[in-house]
Amino acid sequence: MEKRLTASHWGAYYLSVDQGKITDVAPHEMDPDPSAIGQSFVDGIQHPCRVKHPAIRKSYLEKGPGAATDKRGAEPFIEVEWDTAFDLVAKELDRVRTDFGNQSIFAGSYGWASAGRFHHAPSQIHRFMNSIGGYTKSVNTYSYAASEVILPHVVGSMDWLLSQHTSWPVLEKHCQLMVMFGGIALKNGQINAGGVGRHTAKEGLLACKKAGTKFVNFGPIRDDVDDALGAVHHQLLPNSDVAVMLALAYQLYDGGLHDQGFLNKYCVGFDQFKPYLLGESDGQPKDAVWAEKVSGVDASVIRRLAKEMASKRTMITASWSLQRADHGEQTHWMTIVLAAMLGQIGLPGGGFGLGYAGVNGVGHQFNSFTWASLDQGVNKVRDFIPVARISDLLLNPGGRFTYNGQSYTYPDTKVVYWAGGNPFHHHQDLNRLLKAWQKPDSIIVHEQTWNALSRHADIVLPATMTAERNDIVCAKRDDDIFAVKQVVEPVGQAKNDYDIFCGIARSIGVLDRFSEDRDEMGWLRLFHAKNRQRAASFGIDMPDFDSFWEAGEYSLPAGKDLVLLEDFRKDPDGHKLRTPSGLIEIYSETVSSFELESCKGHPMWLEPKEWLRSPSAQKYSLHLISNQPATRLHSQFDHGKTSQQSKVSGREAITMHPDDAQARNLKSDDVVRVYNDRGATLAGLIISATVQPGVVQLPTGAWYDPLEPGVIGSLDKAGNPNVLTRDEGTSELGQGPTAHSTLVEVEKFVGPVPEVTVYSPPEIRSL
Ligand SMILES: Nc1nc2c(c(=O)[nH]1)N[C@H]1C(S)=C(S)[C@@H](COP(=O)(O)OP(=O)(O)OC[C@H]3O[C@@H](n4cnc5c(=O)[nH]c(N)nc54)[C@H](O)[C@@H]3O)O[C@H]1N2
Ligand SMILES: Nc1nc2c(c(=O)[nH]1)N[C@H]1C(S)=C(S)[C@@H](COP(=O)(O)OP(=O)(O)OC[C@H]3O[C@@H](n4cnc5c(=O)[nH]c(N)nc54)[C@H](O)[C@@H]3O)O[C@H]1N2
Ligand SMILES: [Mo]
Repeated sequence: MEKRLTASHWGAYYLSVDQGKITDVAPHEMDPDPSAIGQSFVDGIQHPCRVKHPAIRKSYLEKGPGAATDKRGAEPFIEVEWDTAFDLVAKELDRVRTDFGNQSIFAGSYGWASAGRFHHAPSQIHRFMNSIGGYTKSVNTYSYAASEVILPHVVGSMDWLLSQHTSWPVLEKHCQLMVMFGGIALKNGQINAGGVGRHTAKEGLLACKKAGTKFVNFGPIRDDVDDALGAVHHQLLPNSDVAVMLALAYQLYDGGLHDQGFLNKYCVGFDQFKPYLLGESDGQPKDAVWAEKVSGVDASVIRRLAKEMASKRTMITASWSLQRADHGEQTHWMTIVLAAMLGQIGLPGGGFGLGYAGVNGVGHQFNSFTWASLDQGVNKVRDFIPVARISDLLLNPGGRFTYNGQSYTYPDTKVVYWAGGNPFHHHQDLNRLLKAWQKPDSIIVHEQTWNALSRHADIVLPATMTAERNDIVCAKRDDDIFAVKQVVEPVGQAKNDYDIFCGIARSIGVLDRFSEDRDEMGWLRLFHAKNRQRAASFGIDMPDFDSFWEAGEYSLPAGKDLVLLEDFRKDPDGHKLRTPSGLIEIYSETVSSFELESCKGHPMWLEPKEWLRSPSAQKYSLHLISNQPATRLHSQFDHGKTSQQSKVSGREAITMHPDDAQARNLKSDDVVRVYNDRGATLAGLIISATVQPGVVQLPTGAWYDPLEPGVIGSLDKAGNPNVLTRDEGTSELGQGPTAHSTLVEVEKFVGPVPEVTVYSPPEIRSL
C-alpha cells in the first residue's frame, strides 16, 4: 500500500492507494486542525457519478446548435470519441466568432474549480478563449461582489484589504473585545482558495480567548461562533445589521465617545453623514430605540455595548455573508464607519475585519509575494457582466445594466462555455436560470461529475480530478506549497482541461499559441522557476525543481505579523489610500455623483425588499439562510462520504427552531417541502434552538435534482436552496448576489417521498 501526498482547497492529505484504488486518507501532520472534507477523497474521486466519456445531448448531436434547447436537462446523452468532440466544439466556436463575433461567447466561467496553479480550470479556459480572440467575461465574485465595488470608493480594494488583515497573534496580544456581525464560523475556515497547509483560524481564536478577549456576536445562528469562545450572543433579524451598527455609532456620538481627532485626520465626510445619523436630514435619529424596532436587538444592549467598545481595544468583524444580501454595499461600509468613529483603525487588535475565517487565509500572516500562475493572455472583447447577472445576460440581449456608476449593454450570447464552476450551484433563482439557459445555441462544459451543470449542457467533456494529474498546489500567498503528483489513473477517458483545450486548439489551428509547446511538466517547471526567482528577490533560497518535486512540499519562513492600515495610521501622507481623497471616505462624492436610489453617498439603513418585516412575510414567514456547507466546498464532493453522511432522510438538512417546528406540527427527520413563489425543494428536518425563531438554515451545495427534469418550476428533491433565492442585484452599484435576502415557508411533505437520483449518471447511450 502506497501513501501519496495530495492537496486541495481544504487541506493537504496522504492518500492510501491499493491496486489503483484510493482506500484511505489521512491529514498531513503539519496541519493542527485538519478538515473532515478530505475523507470524501476515498469515495469521491472514483465514484460512479464521474463523467467517463465525452457525451453529447441527443438532439444536439442529431440536429446541431440550437436544437430543442428546451429539452436541456431532460434528454439522454450519446457518447462520442474525443476527436469527434474536439471537432464539434471547434466548429461551433468558429461559427459563432465568425458570424457573430467573440462577444457572443460567454466564458466568464465563474467558479472555484480545484486547487492547483496549472490545472486551474478558469485560468485554462480564459487562456484558451484569449487565444481565439476573446470572450465576454464576468467581473467580481459571488463571495463579496458588493464590497468589491463599494470599498475602493471607501478605503481600498477588497483583495488588498484581505491580504493585509490583522493577524491572529496580534489579536491575541491586543484585542480585548471582539464584536462580530455574522460570527466567525470555523466551518468556513476549513477552506482556502488555492490550498491550505495549516488551518490556523481555530487556534488563533482559542489563543485570543485564553488571553482574555471577550466575544460578542450578532446573528441569527449560534453555531457561527465556536462554543469554546463563550461569546455573548444576540439574535437579530437577518439583514438588519446596518441598523444595529448605526445605533452603536449614534450612541458613541451621543455620549461623546467617538474619536473626533481620528475622523478629522484620517477620514472625509463625517459631517455629511452626521445629519443622517442624528436624524436631522430625515427626522429619524438612528438611536438604540429605533434600531431595536428594526432589528429586534434590545436598546439597552446597544447602549451598553457602545460604551464598552469605546473603553476597550475593540475589533469589529463582519462576515462576507452580510453583503450577499439586498443593499449589501451598506454593510461593510458601515462596519468601517463605525470602526472609524471608535478611532482604533490601524492600531494592533483594534479597527475592523471583514470575513475572519471566511476562508483560512484571513488572519494568517502572509508573505509579501504571490506564487506563479498560468498566464491568461489578453482578452480583446470589452463586454462583461457583473458575475451574478448571468440570467439577465441570457434573457436580455441588447438590454442595459448599470454597474459602478456607468451604463452598459448585454451582448447577444450564442455559446455558453463553463469549466471549473457550477452555475446550478452558485446562481440564485434556478428556475429563472433554467429559462435563461434555453436561450443560447450551445452550452459546452468540462465537468468531473454528472451534476446539474453537466446534465443541462449540450456537450460534456470529462475532466480529471487532482489525484489524476500533476500540479503545484498553494494559495496565492500561503507559506506552504505542495508538489502534488498523479496518484491514480483518470477515470474512463477523462482528460486534463489543458489537454482538452489543446485538442480543440489543434482543430481550430491555434495550438502553438495556446500551448507554447509545453506539456504538463514543462509548465510546472516554468512555474517553479518563477517561484524560485521571486523567493530569491526576498532573500529566500528555494530548492531546484527536482528537489522540490522529490520532497513534495516546501514551506517559506512564516510571514510577519500584520496590523491592517497600520502604515496609513502612522503616516497618512506617505501611505495614502487609493480613494479620491487618499483618506477613508465616510461620505463618497463619487458614489453620491452616481445619483443611485439603491446606494447613496454614505452608508444608510435601506430596507431589504424581502425580509421578516416586509409584506411578503405574511405569506412566507421564515427567513432562509442558505449559508456555506460544513461538510463540502459548495457543490464539490456533495457525492462524497463526508457530505452524504450529513444528509437527513436522504437529502440536505434544514434546521428550524423548536417553536417554528411545533407551530407547523413538524418532527425531527420529517421530509419537508420548503417553498416560495420562485420554487420548492425537499429537505430533511433538524429541530434545534441554534437557529433563532423565524429563521431556517439550509446550506448551499446539494445537487439540484428536479422531480421532472427539464421542467421549469419542478420540485427539487435534494435540498438545493437556490430554487428559492432571489436573483436581483445588491444595488445598481455593485449588482452582487443577494441570496441571503429570501423568505420561505416550510410544510410537511405528504405522499410518497421521491428518491434522490442525482448522484447516479443520467441515461447515456453509445453511438
Ligand atoms: N444560496 C446561495 N448561493 C450561493 C452562496 C450563498 O451563500 N447562498 N454563495 C456563493 C459563493 S460565495 C460562491 S463562491 C459560489 C460558489 O460557486 P462555484 O464555485 O461555482 O461552486 P463549486 O461547487 O465549487 O463549483 C466548482 C465546479 O467545478 C468543477 N470542477 C472542480 N475542479 C475542476 C477541474 O479541475 N476542471 C473542471 N473542468 N471542473 C472542475 C466541480 O465539479 C464543480 O462543478 O456559490 C455562491 N452561491
Ligand atoms: N466548509 C466550507 N467553507 C467555506 C465554503 C464552503 O462551501 N464550505 N465556501 C467558502 C466561500 S466561497 C466563501 S465566499 C466563504 C463565505 O463566508 P461567509 O459569507 O461568512 O459564509 P456563510 O456561511 O454564508 O455565512 C456565515 C454566517 O453568516 C450568518 N448570516 C447570514 N445572514 C446574516 C445577516 O443578515 N446578519 C448576520 N449578522 N448574520 C448573517 C449566517 O448565520 C451564516 O452562518 O466561505 C468559504 N468557506
Ligand atoms: Mo465565495
